[in-house]
Amino acid sequence: MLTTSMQKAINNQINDEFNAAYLYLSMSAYCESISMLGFASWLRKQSEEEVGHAMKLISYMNDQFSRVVLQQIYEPEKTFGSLTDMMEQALLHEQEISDAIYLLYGQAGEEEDCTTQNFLDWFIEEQLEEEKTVGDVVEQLRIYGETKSVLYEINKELGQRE
Ligand code: OFO
Repeated sequence: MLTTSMQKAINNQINDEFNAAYLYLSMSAYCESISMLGFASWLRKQSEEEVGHAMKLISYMNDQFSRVVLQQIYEPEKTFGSLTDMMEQALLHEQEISDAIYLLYGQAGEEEDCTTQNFLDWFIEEQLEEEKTVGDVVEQLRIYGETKSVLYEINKELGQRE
């Protein structure tokens, strides 16, 4: 079984993942409302991935005979300014999630909890990919600007996400 303090930390991480899912879903709804359907579809899949992350943590807690305690999900923002602003916010959010994972990893190290560290390796890899994926979109928007042709291309590309 995990220590009480590790259980609390993982429960907080579960909450962060659900909050991320809700934020991405809100961004997706916003993009639907402005007819940016490629962005909307990409963000919806991103939201589903975040739910997957929360579920992975929940399964780990259950496998460790630990107590999952769900917490309140916060009301996400509804409007996001420009698409660049929105994706910058998504990137910042991913960086915060990465920091939270690194803290968890550090805590597991202090507790000499090798099993949790080993489990968290997957999340560390995943965060690298998440930051890269969102960062690439931010970079394209920053470099090329939000012209109609740029938005058309990025929207099309994001809509192709499997
Ligand atoms: Fe769960 O990785 Fe994004 O936030």
